[in-house]
Order: sequence, then C-alpha cells, then structure tokens
Amino acid sequence: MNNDDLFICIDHVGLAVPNLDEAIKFHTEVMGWRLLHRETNEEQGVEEAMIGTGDQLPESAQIQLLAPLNENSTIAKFLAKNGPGMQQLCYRVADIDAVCATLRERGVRLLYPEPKTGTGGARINFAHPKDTGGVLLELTQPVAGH
Ligand code: CMX
Repeated sequence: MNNDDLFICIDHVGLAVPNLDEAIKFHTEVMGWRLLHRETNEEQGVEEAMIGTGDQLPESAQIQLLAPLNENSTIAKFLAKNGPGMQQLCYRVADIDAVCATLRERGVRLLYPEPKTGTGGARINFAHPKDTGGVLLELTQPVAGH
C-alpha cells in the first residue's frame, strides 16, 4: 500500500473519563462542543460519547469520551493507572484490512487478528502503544454516512 493511501485524517482523540454524564456536561456546557452520538459497546467495555465542533461529519473535529462499563474494562484499568486523560489517538482509514496488513508488514503489532466493532458500527483495530512511540493508535473504517 502506498503511504499516501494509508490514512485519511485524525478521526478523533479518545479521553478516558470516570463518569460519562459529567464529562459530557463539561465538554458541552463549559467548552461549548456538541453531543453528536452516544452508545454502549459491551465488547470494548465502554460507555462512550462523541462530541464535536459541529454536526456536519466528517468536517467536525471529534473527541470520544470513554467511561468504563465495569471494573474489567480497559478504561477502568487505564483510569486506575493514569487517572483521567488522553487514552488514544484514532486515524480514519478507507480500507482497514489493507492498512493493518501494511502496518504488520512494517513491524507494527495490531491488537486484534481481525477488526472488531467500534463507534456506530465502524470496523476498528489498535496498534500497540509500544510500537507507536507510546500512543495507543486506533484505526477506524467508519460505516459509510455515519
Ligand atoms: N496509551 C499509551 N500507553 C499505554 C496505554 C495507552 N492507552 N495503555 C497501556 N499503555 C502502556 C502502559 O503504560 C504500559 O507501559 P509500561 O510497561 O512501560 O508501563 C504498557 O502499555 C502495558 O500497559 P498495561 O497497563 O499493562 O495495559 P495492558 O497491556 O493490559 O493493555 C492495551 C494495554 C493497549 C493492550 C489495552 O489498553 C487495549 O487492549 N486497548 C485497546 C482497546 C481499548 O482501548 N478499548 C477502549 C476504547 C474503545 C474504543 O475506542 O472504541
């Protein structure tokens, strides 16, 4: 895969938060962003919300608020170790299978053998932070139109 075809843009930055309602309130009422989407993802162990600068995706910049669903959640572990804060950076891609294959060829470990389901039904995978300079890097191929 050519380097020019790998990534489209930064899709979102993910913040680990202890309480989703309180985080939404802060980001909408104090920071003035809008709540674009909210869902529970049992497989990822998160209650999540997308907030953005507008409702015209994909132009809107987005922040993903991630709260733990239970004590076994990746986010619960992150919060216990680091406290609230930036947990991930997410790149949008057009073809996640091709991007994962290319990154694997280049020596980057992907967490899942096959993409899983993320926000709004997107196909997602993660590059291990130890292979990306200390940043948990999510790759997302959104459902068309979402
Ligand atoms: N960002 C940067 N580094 C991280 C990290 C993060 N979010 N999470 C863990 N690390 C680092 C730790 O600092 C640690 O480094 P040291 O060994 O130098 O201390 C190392 O990775 C191992 O950390 P750990 O606490 O033992 O964490 P685990 O190995 O248990 O889990 C990871 C790390 C990346 C495998 C796990 O967080 C994961 O599976 N993430 C992907 C799934 C996810 O994040 N789901 C929630 C979001 C869902 C969504 O976005 O839709």
